[in-house]
Amino acid sequence: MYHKTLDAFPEKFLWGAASAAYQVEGAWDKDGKGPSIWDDFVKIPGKTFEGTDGEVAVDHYGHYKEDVALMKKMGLKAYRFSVAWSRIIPDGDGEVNQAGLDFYEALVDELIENQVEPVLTLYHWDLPQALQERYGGWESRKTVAAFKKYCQALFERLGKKVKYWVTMNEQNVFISLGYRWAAHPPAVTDVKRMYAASHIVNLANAEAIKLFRKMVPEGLIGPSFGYGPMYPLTADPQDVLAAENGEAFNNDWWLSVYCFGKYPKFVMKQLKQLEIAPEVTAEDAKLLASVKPDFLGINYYHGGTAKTNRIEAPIEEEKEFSKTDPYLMQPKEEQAVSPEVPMFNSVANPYLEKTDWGWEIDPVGFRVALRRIQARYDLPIFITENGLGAIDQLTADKKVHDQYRIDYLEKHLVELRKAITDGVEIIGYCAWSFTDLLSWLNGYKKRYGFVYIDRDEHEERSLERIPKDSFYWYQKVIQENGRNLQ
Ligand code: BGP
Repeated sequence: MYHKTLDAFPEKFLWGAASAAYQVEGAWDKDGKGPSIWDDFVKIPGKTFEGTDGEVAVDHYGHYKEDVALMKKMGLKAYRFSVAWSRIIPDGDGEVNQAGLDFYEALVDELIENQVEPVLTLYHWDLPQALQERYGGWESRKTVAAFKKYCQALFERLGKKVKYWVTMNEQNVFISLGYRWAAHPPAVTDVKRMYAASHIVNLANAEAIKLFRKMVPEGLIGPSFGYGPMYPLTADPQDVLAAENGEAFNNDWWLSVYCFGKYPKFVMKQLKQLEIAPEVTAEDAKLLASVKPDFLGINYYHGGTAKTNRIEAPIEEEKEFSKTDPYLMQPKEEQAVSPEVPMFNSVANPYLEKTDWGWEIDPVGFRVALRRIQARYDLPIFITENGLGAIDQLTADKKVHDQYRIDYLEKHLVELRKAITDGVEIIGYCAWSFTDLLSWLNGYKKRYGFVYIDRDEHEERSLERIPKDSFYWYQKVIQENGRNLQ
């Protein structure tokens, strides 16, 4: 579509920023919090960059008032944060810990008082360790019941104050990294178990939405999915087919369940043939079909490019896979032969530049993604993450000149505005992230925030909050409601 002029951003557009509990809070065992699977996983040597963990993180737990004051200064309209399940129910499915609920209620109150809309994520990867040990985590249906209980405690306490709720953050990422690549907990490499666990998470997602309808009738709820559009490398129909396979496995497999309440035909048939399909009972199918989200949360960083498929045409010159970033890892030998991996050869896109961590930078792909999602699933979209991970330098006079981040965000927001003009329905946009925070696997070297935090991998230092240039840039974008983004 081409437009002579671009539509304005909607009047009540939620200009936001995001975070996740484990990455910002610290206070890992304060006020009755139980350990999560991340508290244990980071202790395995070699799993995280220089052994970093979230025990202190950027101590948002102790600094939340200061952080919200900065949000107010910026004029932020929405703040997306996640709740640590093991603060609310320390052992996963036992007693509810009132002190945990008190913390999030205080945070929500502080946000509301400062005119920042809270957007609450129920699950951003930090499963209570007790559930992993007792039931095998997401491989057990007992974890679904535990999740329901946890959701109930939050809906009860915060259902009247929080309008926007996110169920699962990037199920596609935590399931793939946790069960295929062993790069996230529980560090498994088994695709059959991966699909089985994913099915359990789908059930938990559905149960949470079902309960939400009863308990929070005025609220809006949906999952956040890490979407990356797949491109064919060329117009060779084999490449086009490979890209279709990529879309089917990487995206539609997950999104169809959320949006249509059932697994898509092609992938399910293939998985059955390969004997790695999850077991779906008649009751499961009924549950999945009985719920629909109000919106789709979309986290957008980059897409992928496909060439033929590995089974019929293995190629040598594959995309340069990173050795340290599991999001870009090359399948190990035994995993490469795992039958559903090789449906498409992943290659680098020759038109795109990359970040310092090898992620392709593709603002137009953002518009492509939004168009595809709207066309296929026809739900309002909430951008729940988008941002640039980079190495920032603090100058002697305490400034961070992150023009590269401003450029990145600006280009993506222009494409977002074009997508809105095309007709995509967008509720809001949360940049990742508000403050600097712990990158799950990349420590504090890879920074995303509008606000610099004085700490690194080795030292906590002062934890001082220092607005970067991008902070003032975003402040102006919000003031102008994006008028000058074109
Ligand atoms: C998303 C996660 C976020 C955040 C972001 C950046 O997948 O939902 O929690 O981590 O990616 O990731 P990274 O820090 O690895 O660059």
